[in-house]
Amino acid sequence: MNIDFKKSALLEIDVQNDFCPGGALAVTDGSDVVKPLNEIARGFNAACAPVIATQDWHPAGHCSFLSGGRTPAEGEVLWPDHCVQGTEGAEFHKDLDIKPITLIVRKGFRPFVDSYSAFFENDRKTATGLGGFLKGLGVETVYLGGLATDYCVFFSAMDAVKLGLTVYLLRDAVRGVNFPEGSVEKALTAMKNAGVLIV
Ligand code: VGL
Ligand code: ZN
Repeated sequence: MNIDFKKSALLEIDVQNDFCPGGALAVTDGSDVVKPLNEIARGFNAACAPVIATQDWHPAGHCSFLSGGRTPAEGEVLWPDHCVQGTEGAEFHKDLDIKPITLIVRKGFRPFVDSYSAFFENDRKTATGLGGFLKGLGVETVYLGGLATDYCVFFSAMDAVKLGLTVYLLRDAVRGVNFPEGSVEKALTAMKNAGVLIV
């Protein structure tokens, strides 16, 4: 692949312990994204291109937690407590190479709004600032990997398209929750239809 490093960024989505085997919201084979992401991140770093990692970063008692006993809104999914600020589960996977990372974006820290996307929270209005950051760097193309294919990667990819970025999904560097059953296939199809280039 011919990457224009002057106009590209790598996004490493939520490669955190809680989304990896043994974690609170473990994605099957979630830790398999680490190796390909490290390799790609080192390549971006060597080319002086930005590598951005996101962290799901919830306060205790976050509105997305099942433990709150709230009835989910139509289409909303509640989760086991995960990625609580400052806990081991919220840390990056121990083998994720943090040296090439040039920016860490934390999201989901507002108690009453969840945030799947790296760009906008689930109210679809509150920005994380990442869109402006990339614009400021003159980034036109993003390469995306991480967890989970059908949630945070999916919403990040769709928002990146909406922001006018060219989006490549690194198929070997993503893994999904697949809840409800079939949601990974559905997400891949929707991304493809939106113009995400799956490579
Ligand atoms: C995620 C569910 C809840 C994700 C985050 O990173 O895909 N999924 N919070
Ligand atoms: Zn979360």
